[in-house]
Amino acid sequence: MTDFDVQQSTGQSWTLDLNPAQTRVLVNGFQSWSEAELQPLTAKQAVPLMAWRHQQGHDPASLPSGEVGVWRSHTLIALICPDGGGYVGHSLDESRSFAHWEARADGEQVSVTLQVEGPAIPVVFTETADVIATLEQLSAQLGRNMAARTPPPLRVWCSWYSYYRGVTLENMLDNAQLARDKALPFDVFQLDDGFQADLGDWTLPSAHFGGHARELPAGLGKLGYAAGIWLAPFLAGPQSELFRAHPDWMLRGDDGLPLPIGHNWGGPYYGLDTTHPEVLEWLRHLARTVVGWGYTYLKLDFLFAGAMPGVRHDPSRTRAEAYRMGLAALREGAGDETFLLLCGAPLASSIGYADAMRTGPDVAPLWDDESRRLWLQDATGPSARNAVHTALSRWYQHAWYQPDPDVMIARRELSLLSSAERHTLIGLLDVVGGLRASSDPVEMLDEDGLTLLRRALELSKPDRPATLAASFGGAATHFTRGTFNLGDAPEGGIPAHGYRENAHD
Ligand code: 9PG
Repeated sequence: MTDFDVQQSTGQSWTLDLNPAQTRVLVNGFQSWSEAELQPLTAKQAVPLMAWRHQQGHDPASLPSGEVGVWRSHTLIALICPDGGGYVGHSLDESRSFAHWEARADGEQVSVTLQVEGPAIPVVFTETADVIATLEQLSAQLGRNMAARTPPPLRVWCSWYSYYRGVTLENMLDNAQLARDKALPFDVFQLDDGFQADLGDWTLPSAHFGGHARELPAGLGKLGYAAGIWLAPFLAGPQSELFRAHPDWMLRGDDGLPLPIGHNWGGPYYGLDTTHPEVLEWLRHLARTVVGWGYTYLKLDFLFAGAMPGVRHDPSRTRAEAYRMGLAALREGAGDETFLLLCGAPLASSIGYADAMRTGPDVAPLWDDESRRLWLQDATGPSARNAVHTALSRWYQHAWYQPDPDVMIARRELSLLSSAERHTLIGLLDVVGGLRASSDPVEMLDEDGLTLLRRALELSKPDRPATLAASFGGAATHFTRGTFNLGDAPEGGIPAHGYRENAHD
């Protein structure tokens, strides 16, 4: 590997002799659901028009620019010339600090700025003849510096994208039984949101669940599947017993009151202060409890809550440190053997604790939610297009954890996806080469659906882009195994929303 010039940095700027009109920029959003993309530098970076979407989709302390020719990115940034050369900036440690990058089209030049939030960190900013290779080398270096965990990928059935909050114990066991009958090669059956009484009240069942989450692992075990469960461990609902008992455990505003940090489940919710010793003990205990029920796979969601700006019990901690204190407590309680899939999580600051990471927004059984994406300037919402767009543009993150680009949707019932769009999801899973997941009710799959699902569950090694100097739809789309067209019109002989696999030798 090339030796890079590593600087200890608290912030810096550079002016580059690059023609903005011929330059593309690769950016990485703050957390799982924030956009990652590959765009002409002279295009406009979208920022959601509705302020309440800033907390849940982005880092509210360093938003996308919303300006033409100005691109903000987290941890790393790359500028790509037509010949595939250019510049790469990369932070090499995010355990205590966040690195916020900005590239700006500045007349005939390009300026790049780095802001480090927290103590000085090692950073590389380098010119290169091969942006893809340099970015992969530096990402791998960050992974090594932060002791990345990259266990073998798992094949997971997850309840969310069919049953949503209405999931029951019976739905889980029925699907596992059918999957066993059809010999579907899943490793884990994962119960998602809906089993619990409230956010924070994880050990109390919801009224509709028809049992208790601790009853599920034994039933799954008999069918030969490991048990997984969803938690949003840093959240507390305003009506929850947790919130009522411990208002002093919440992240606070300047007024000293608990700070609402997002809006979902029909109202606002609060976040735990992960610098508070009692909160850390509660998190350890929570993880230990669900592992004690027999769960070996935890999907830990809405984790950005641990890194929100606010007033903390220990004000000397940076946001990155506070976040990692919460993760450390969860990992300690869960034990080293438990598989942790992180979601809605600040990306690089999770390295070393995460086994796997959601690297894009939610898939949905429809291609695009245009009104939200175009009119509200928010591409962090659930859609196949948003998931593919962002997860492809984070291909290099397999050096940080197992990437999880979210589920395949093979069913035709309760889905608006076309055959071409379903194949694009298969292409995404193959190219990213990480976790495999499905949420389809097994009874909805006919022979074609089962064949498609089996293909989606075939594990593969991560692919690499063939070039970043071209893009069909504003993402990394040109890979060595095939090319995606995320646009709404045919391009390069590929149908709209399609994927063309390269011919094998
Ligand atoms: C359960 C779901 C599923 C899903 C997760 C997550 O930005 N948002 O408002 C937003 C809300 C929900 C969401 C993603 C983003 O879904 O990604 O797999 O577990 O929670 O509630």
